[in-house]
Amino acid sequence: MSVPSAQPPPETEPPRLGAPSAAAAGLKAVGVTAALVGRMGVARGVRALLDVNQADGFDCQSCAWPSPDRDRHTFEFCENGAKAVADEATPLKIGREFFAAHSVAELAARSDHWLNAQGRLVEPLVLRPGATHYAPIAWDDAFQLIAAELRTLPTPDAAAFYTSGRTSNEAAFLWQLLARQFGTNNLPDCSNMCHESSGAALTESIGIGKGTVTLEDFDHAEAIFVIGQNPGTNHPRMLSALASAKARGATIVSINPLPEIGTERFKNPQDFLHPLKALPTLAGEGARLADLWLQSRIAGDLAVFKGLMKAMLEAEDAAPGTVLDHAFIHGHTHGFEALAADLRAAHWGEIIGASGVAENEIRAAAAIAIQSRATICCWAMGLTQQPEAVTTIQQVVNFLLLRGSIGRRGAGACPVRGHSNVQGDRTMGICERVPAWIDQLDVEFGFVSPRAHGLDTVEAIRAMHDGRVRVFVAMGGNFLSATPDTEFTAAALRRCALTAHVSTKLNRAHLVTGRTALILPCLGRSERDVQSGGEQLVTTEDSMGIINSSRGRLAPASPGLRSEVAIVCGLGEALGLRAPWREFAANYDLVRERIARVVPGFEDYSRRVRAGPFSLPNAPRERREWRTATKRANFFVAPIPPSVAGPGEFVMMTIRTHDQFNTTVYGLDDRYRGVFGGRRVVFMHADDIAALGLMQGQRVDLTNRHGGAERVARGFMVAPYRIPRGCVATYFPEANVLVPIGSTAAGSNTPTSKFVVVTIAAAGG
Ligand SMILES: Nc1nc2c(c(=O)[nH]1)N[C@H]1C(S)=C(S)[C@@H](COP(=O)(O)OP(=O)(O)OC[C@H]3O[C@@H](n4cnc5c(=O)[nH]c(N)nc54)[C@H](O)[C@@H]3O)O[C@H]1N2
Ligand SMILES: Nc1nc2c(c(=O)[nH]1)N[C@H]1C(S)=C(S)[C@@H](COP(=O)(O)OP(=O)(O)OC[C@H]3O[C@@H](n4cnc5c(=O)[nH]c(N)nc54)[C@H](O)[C@@H]3O)O[C@H]1N2
Ligand SMILES: [Mo]
Repeated sequence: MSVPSAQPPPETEPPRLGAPSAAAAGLKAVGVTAALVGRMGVARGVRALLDVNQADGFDCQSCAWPSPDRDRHTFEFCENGAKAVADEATPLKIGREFFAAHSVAELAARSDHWLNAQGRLVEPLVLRPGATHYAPIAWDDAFQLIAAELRTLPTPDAAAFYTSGRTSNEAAFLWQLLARQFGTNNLPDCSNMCHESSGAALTESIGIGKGTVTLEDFDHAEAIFVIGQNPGTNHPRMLSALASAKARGATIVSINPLPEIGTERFKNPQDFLHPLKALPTLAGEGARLADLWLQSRIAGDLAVFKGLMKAMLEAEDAAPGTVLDHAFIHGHTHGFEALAADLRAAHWGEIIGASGVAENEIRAAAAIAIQSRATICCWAMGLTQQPEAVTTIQQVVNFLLLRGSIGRRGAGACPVRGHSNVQGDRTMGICERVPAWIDQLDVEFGFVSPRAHGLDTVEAIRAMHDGRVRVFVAMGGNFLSATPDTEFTAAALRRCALTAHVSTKLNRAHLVTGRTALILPCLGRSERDVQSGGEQLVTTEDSMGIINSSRGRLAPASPGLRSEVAIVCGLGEALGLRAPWREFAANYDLVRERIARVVPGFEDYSRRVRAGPFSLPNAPRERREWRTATKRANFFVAPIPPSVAGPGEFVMMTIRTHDQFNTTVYGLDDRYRGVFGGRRVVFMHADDIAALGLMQGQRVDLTNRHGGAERVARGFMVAPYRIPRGCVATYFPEANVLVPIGSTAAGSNTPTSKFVVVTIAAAGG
């Protein structure tokens, strides 16, 4: 019997390289959206899209960018939101016949694109020890099976309960309750691979692990820095906020090794889609969004920000009292003198060398910051997935603090979250660390939760690998393909007694399994959720701390599906844990009542969220109150990290195409970057291609040797690109096999998915 493959198969057709499309969004996005409506079936498609991000509809499954409080467009979504909806609302289904016809090994030989395209999972499935095929299982039997495996464990800490960021607040709250009542804080989540570095940095700097801006601040910002983020693909609705800020006269700076087109030119698809607006002429080039693009090297950001702050300090010294916000620095911060001393001692030569950005460009960006009375810094994975992610983000905060740009209208820190409810899941206690409100949880449910730290994602993989964790249960996600070091993680999962996934769609994590495996199919957010207590709504928190209600309207893909809340309750009951699981599953208001009593900021939860979106408290934003060790906002000093790539080595980032949501591959094009029909490409500087004696279109193998192990990714096509020399880029998840489990960010343990040292050689050589 062949072992199911942990990696996608080679591509049969080579990707085609063409011209990147000229402008982000625009009419092409309208065409793509119209085609997707067709794929869902016209009536179902229109129904679904009309409900996206409406006050009485459902929260878009794609990103966590907020929707306006008022004046929502008829179409409050983007092309990629439409893809996410279409992917969930597909009329295709896979049930017992499909799984009887295809063995697990056969499925594992298919591409990720193919697996996802087969349709929705419709009934619970089990892969028994030694079996080659999944077979149906009744819901109650599935719960009993998990409970039985959990009960045989030597300690509750031999189980891990993973969460991906689509889970609603209600399901997340019950999920952490279940894990903690069972007796463990092993609650790894996707945040460990995502914005963990932001949370760690911001908590130390300003006393809250979240951002400090609202959407309204974009109406008042004078400068917006977009750092290590590709909003045109990953947060397309953010482009509207940037475009209107720019139209008002705000200046936009992009700091990125790549010329991401969304920050270069943008046409607002709302202008095309809005039924009342006439079609504009097609000739328009779209708005040029970034006024200045600093093309930094990978991980050059810490040096860029040192340079920016050094230039600001020099300007202040030349004209004292004109640049820094001294009242704010004296009244609210700690550590300014040490920072100033560090900046004065920093050498421009080192800054330029490490950042790859010319001094005059850094000075130009500093001039923009100096002129701005309200600056916002936005960032995403380009900063968080670096070895020095935490200290780098703290330099970004330093930069804001120097001019008092936190807790002021139009200004602040804006880590742009990924998954649509990843922030809410954390607020609900999905975290391997103990939440601040743990005592209230214990009182509310009459038990004593564990106080020792649990395992994060990387630690959970290691624990499975060496046999300390034997049961792995996932609330959503694709643990195998989203995590680093694919073959290491595969070995870890194969060593488990049981791996179980609550999922909407088939993915590779269902195919590389423990001795027994389960797939528990759940309702998607676009679907009606009717329980014995009537039709239910759930809630989510967006990237700016706003709580929205979400209610699907489509008929469920199958009567065999259960809601995530009902699934957690079914398992809680099978385990005999103490909570009114049946009542919770029947009426989610009862869950919200408990959340209101346990988690601060959720008073009167059910009534308030039905009345409209509401904001969670944010002390730095509202009152310039800093819940840090010093009770002030802290400046942090950090050295510029040394370059670790040796001769012949490259630093590789792993990024998303315009046609995927994390590991879910919708299609094979990345049209903004000019790649069509395939995903196994490596973007390289033309001079690096020539220096290695390679040619455009040639296939190469990439190798990483971190910690003495050899990791190889084969058959990537060379694509010349505007990327700094010494840096290369590949797509996630194909390149995850190269991301070493042992390379994580200091202070957040986030895998360094944007900093992987590789060598490159002709394929098969
Ligand atoms: N359509 C769609 N939307 C999504 C997702 C999706 O897959 N598809 N994923 C969601 C999730 S979970 C997340 S976390 C977000 C991700 O949103 P992004 O963070 O925008 O996603 P990435 O593709 O990882 O892009 C990272 C960006 O960082 C840049 N970068 C890489 N290394 C560096 C560096 O060292 N310094 C700087 N300054 N920049 C660097 C890259 O060039 C790229 O522009 O999007 C969310 N939204
Ligand atoms: N190399 C590299 N690796 C990375 C990254 C990177 O940039 N580079 N990014 C990291 C980041 S930022 C993140 S957030 C993680 C993402 O990690 P995950 O969140 O684990 O992965 P996803 O691909 O988002 O999960 C997709 C699966 O979720 C299931 N699903 C979809 N909707 C629902 C739902 O409503 N409920 C349930 N229960 N299941 C659902 C489907 O079965 C689908 O196959 O990946 C990380 N991995
Ligand atoms: Mo993410």
